[in-house]
Amino acid sequence: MENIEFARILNETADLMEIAGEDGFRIRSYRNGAVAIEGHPERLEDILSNPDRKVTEIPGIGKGLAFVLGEIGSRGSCEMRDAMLKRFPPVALQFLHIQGLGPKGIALLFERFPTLDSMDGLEKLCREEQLRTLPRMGAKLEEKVLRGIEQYKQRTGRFLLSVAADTAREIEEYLSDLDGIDAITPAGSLRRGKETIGDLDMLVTGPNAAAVLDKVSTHPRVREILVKGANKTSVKMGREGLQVDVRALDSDTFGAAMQYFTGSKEHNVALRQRAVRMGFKLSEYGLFRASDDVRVAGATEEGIYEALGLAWIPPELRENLGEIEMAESRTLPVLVERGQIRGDLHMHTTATDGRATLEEMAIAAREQGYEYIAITDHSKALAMAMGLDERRVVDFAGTVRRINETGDLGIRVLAGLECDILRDGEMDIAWDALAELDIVIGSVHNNMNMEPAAMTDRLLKALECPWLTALGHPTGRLLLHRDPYPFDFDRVVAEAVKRGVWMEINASPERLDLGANLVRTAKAKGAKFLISTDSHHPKSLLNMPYGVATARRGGLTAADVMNTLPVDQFVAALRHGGVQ
Ligand code: DGT
Ligand code: CA
Ligand code: CA
Ligand code: ZN
Repeated sequence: MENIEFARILNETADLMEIAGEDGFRIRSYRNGAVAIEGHPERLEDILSNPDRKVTEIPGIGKGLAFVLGEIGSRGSCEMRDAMLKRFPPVALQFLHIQGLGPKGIALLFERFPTLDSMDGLEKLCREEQLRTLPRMGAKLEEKVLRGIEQYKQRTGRFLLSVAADTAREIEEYLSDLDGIDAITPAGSLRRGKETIGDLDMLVTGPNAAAVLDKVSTHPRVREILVKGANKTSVKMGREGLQVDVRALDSDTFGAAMQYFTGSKEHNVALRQRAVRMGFKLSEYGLFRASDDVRVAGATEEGIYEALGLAWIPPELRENLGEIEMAESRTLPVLVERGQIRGDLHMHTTATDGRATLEEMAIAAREQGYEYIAITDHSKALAMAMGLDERRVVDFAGTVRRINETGDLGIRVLAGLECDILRDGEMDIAWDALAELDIVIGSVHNNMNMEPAAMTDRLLKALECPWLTALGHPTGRLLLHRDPYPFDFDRVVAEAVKRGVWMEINASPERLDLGANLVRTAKAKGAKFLISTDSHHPKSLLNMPYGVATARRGGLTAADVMNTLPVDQFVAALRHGGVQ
């Protein structure tokens, strides 16, 4: 079990304790434990299985939690969680993911409707206007919960891109000691870099490919074997049950299979129609002449696209959104690549809610090969995160200037701030303090449930601040969890372009905000972009490829992405040339 799964179980237990109205101190200790485990660089499982080690060596883990973690490690649950699940039906955990319902509301529901034990049951209560019979609940909440249930149904069964990518890497590693394997490659939506993944499609080729199909089913995290056939094994992995389809292929059909199983379905349908019009048949085995079934391509993807009169199309663009036409006219954009990114401009430190110091973040960023970073801690509106006030902002800018003068870190540090955009669109920090900074990312973190017109006004107002560099995670969505707040995106982008404010593509896999479609819209309006990880931990700097994939899906080239610029040009491109 990975650390992140330990953390998830602790958080889940804390959620259940909240429904039960348990003591706040105990709940917090579970939550803090989750943060500590998730951020710990070593695998908890390795510590647990080593008799010479103690879990209490991990900072933030006391004796009580160490015992709980031992229980989770040995049987996937703990006494507290079991006790909670005896009091509430398992669906309580799902209810926690419905927007509009909090732990207190859920507790009230179970108290009032003791037979409630399913999502359908909750839906029925809303439709029959029963929720409004409870204190502080009304017709509006019923509507909201119904919408929440709808969204919940849409997103269940899908996984974050990062979860699928980690699983793909895990499987590749697990199989890597087999001989006679030429390639193990992800296809499907993972290869297209889609923000969420339904199931993971892996293709294997080589003389010994069939052996892979056996070995996959013995992976320790396999929970269920769905199919074990001659060419394909399908399994469900881990507690969350991510489905993995592994197919073994002959190397002479590998290109055709890659093309087919990469999709998207819409892209494939359009491509097959084109093949038919040109007198071919396209399948996962190759491209065949219709007249005599002679195969004309199939070993490589390039060969197939070429035979169809097309340039090879990057997987991220294969959504039938005009890419086939561009491939025909040889006008596909040269998409931005991870290797072209020279700086990461959104990250947090221990000064607010980050887990590492400025120096630690800078060193980790240097190891990523970056020339520059911006430290962008929170502003004071986020009191829980100990956000910076004006005085700390100014002090921080001075500190950064001194650090850069020494040059000791071997990377240029820009003084930044993730400044809250308040309810009325004002900046959380006075302009004269913002003026001391190189970079200001303006973000909405509170009061997200505004009417679209009010949210539009709020963002337009924020754009008036002359020190604003970029809008951070511009729609506020949390994938599989919270929808974007609605506003007039076109108007806000147009105004941002006019004022020279850039759009962030937040690379955190929980956000990927802007998403690919809005990236496309914004580019069409002339927007410029920053791709940043919003890291709260050095490890999260590794999330950059997810942001780059989103940018690529939106059709961005290096010229669209400001942090592909060398440091001097980047600083010069800042609206006020930076302060240093
Ligand atoms: P997902 O798993 O929902 O995130 O999305 P995909 O795109 O990975 O979809 P999946 O796993 O159902 O299928 C993988 C690829 O296989 C898909 O992108 C295209 C191809 N494929 C699957 N079913 C069909 C089909 O009925 N027609 C065509 N043309 N291609 C298909
Ligand atoms: Ca798939
Ligand atoms: Ca599949
Ligand atoms: Zn933020």
